[in-house]
Order: sequence, then structure tokens, then C-alpha cells
Amino acid sequence: MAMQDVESLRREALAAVAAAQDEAALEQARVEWLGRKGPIMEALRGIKDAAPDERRALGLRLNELRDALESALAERQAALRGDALAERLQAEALDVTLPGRPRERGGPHPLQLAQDALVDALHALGFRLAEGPEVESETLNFEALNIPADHPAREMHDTFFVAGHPGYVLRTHTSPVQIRAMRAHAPEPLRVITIGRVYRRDDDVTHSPVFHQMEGLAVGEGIGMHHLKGTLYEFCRAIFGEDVKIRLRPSYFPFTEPSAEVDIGCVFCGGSGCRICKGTGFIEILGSGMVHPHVLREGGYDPAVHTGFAFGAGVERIAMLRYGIDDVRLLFQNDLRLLRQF
Ligand code: 2U9
Repeated sequence: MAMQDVESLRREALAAVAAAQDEAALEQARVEWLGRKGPIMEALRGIKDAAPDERRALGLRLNELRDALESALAERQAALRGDALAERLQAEALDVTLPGRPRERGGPHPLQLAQDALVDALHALGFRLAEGPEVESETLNFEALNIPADHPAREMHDTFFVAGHPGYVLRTHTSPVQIRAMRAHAPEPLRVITIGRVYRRDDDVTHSPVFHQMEGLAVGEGIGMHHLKGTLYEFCRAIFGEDVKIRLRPSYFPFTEPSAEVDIGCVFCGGSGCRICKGTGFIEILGSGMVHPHVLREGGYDPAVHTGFAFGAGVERIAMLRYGIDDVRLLFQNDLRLLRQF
């Protein structure tokens, strides 16, 4: 190979290295120009065929070309890697100075607020909170509360039964907790409040299969209907304001006798009559009555010695009236637009 051929080989090879736009193209150029079958190795192998006085100089030039090409490849590779890295850093750049996304804030749930207000109101009247299981025996949920198997109230309770555990139900009211409290304390006088989840198999626009109930119970000697009415009045004043009006209407519950439903003066129209109170000026808010002798006996008290009163209310209903919420479903959706308002 002539010296000028080495020179043009150099120009071509270096141009190919400079033209490679990525590492794959560069590797291809390396194989093409420096590979065993490439022109430089070919030329090195051909030295032996050159004129003897030119062999040494040709060998030196070719070796020097190979070294130069290797450095050029290494340099180009470093440059391409640098470019690729810079491009990636640019594309994946994070601005760590940007403020974070604000967390959506809720607030205490209106059912929780209503529950706290109910517990506080009765606490002030000497009632203490009692808790019990949500899976309850049929005996405590029904029989002890004067609801035998053939009683029509059983059907009205739309009970969930517990598969594989005959005799057990999801409690349909919080009253069995009251029986448990009575049995734990009889024959001592008692003032208990229960509050919590209860379950019934209805599910439509105005009913949810799980809802919340609050109940109060007082047992002792000489307790009468006047104690019930005074307690209900103070209780309603604490929940709905000092000027609240209440009225009692005769009613029926299996676990109380006599029984009364409790209305408050309509909180929306002040008693003049509106859509919410259907023109009556009153809204039903509680059920109540004197504890049935059979229930007292089930709780371990002697109805000849002890009497008691009880009352119960739906917590959803109280929350809706207290906070002016007009659709019960809003209480179960956890929509932050509602929760932020409390
Ligand atoms: C014992 C004895 C008596 C609790 C009572 C009611 C009347 C009542 C309903 C209100 C709306 C349930 O959530 S609701 O559907 N409750 O009307 N509850 S008297 O009587 C008892 C409880 C326990 C041992």
C-alpha cells in the first residue's frame, strides 16, 4: 500500500467515526475499519508484500493510523455518551422547587359530630356509654326485648343472619347492648347510652342496610313517665336549641309499655308548617316508653321493685335535622365537598 493510500484511508476512517450519530453506528464503524477483515488489518497483513525499504515506514504509519483511529473511536464514544446523558437529564428533569400538590382536606363526618353531641347531651344527664358486639345472639337481639319468634316485629326488622352460625344475627338495633348492661349491673340503678351501627336488609332511596342508632335507658326504683319526659326535653334542648318544643304521642313498641313517639317543633319553619313537616309544624324525632316488665326481668331486675324508661333515635335523622342535610345518601358518600363544610 502506498503512503498516500494510508492517508486517504485515515481521512475516510476518521470521517466515518465523526459521522456516527449513536453508539450502535460507532460500533459498526469500529468493526468496519478496525475489524480483522477491515482495510487496516488487511494493509498490515500486506506489509510483507511491500518493497523492503518501505516496509518499516509503512508499518509505522499503519500502526499509528490504528492507534489514532482507536483514540478517535474512544473520544467519539465518550462524546456520544455525554450527549445521550445530557439529553436524558434534560428530558427527565425534575423541578424540585415546585410546590407539592395540596392534600384534599376533609373534616369530621356529620354523623360523628351528631354522635358526639348526643353522647355529650346524655352524659350531662348522668348517662354513661356502653358498647356491645355487632354480631349478636337472636336471644339478646329479640327474645330478651319481648320480640318472640312469631312476633310481627321480627319481620319488620329485616334481619341479616350469619351464615354458618345459627342463632346469630347482625344486630337490628342497639337495644341488646342495653340488656347486657342491665345484666352486668342489676339490681343497681342504671343510666346507659348506647350508640352504633345496626343492620337491616332494606336498601332503597331512604333506607341503607347499615345505619346508626342511639338509645338511652334508665332503670331504678320509682322511675316514672315524668322522668322520661323531663329527660327527653333536656336532651332535645341540648341537641336542637333551648327554645325547642316537644310533644309526645301514644305509640307501640314491643319493649316499652306505655310507649310514646316524640316530636319536636319543626326546625325548618319554626312550627308554622312547611314541606319538611308536611304542614304539621312538628317533626318526629324519637321513640320512647316505660321499659316493658318482661324486658326488665330479662335484664335481671324485678319489675315489682324497679321501673325504667328508654328512648331511641336514628343518628342519621338527627344529623340531617341538626345540620340541614336533605338527602340521607350524602351521609354515606364521603364527598369532600360535603365533609369540608364541617
Ligand atoms: C331496652 C328497653 C327498651 C329503646 C327504644 C325506640 C323506642 C325507638 C327507633 C327510633 C328510630 C329505632 O332508629 S330507629 O328506627 N327506636 O322508637 N327505642 S324505645 O327501648 C329500649 C331499649 C332497650 C332494654
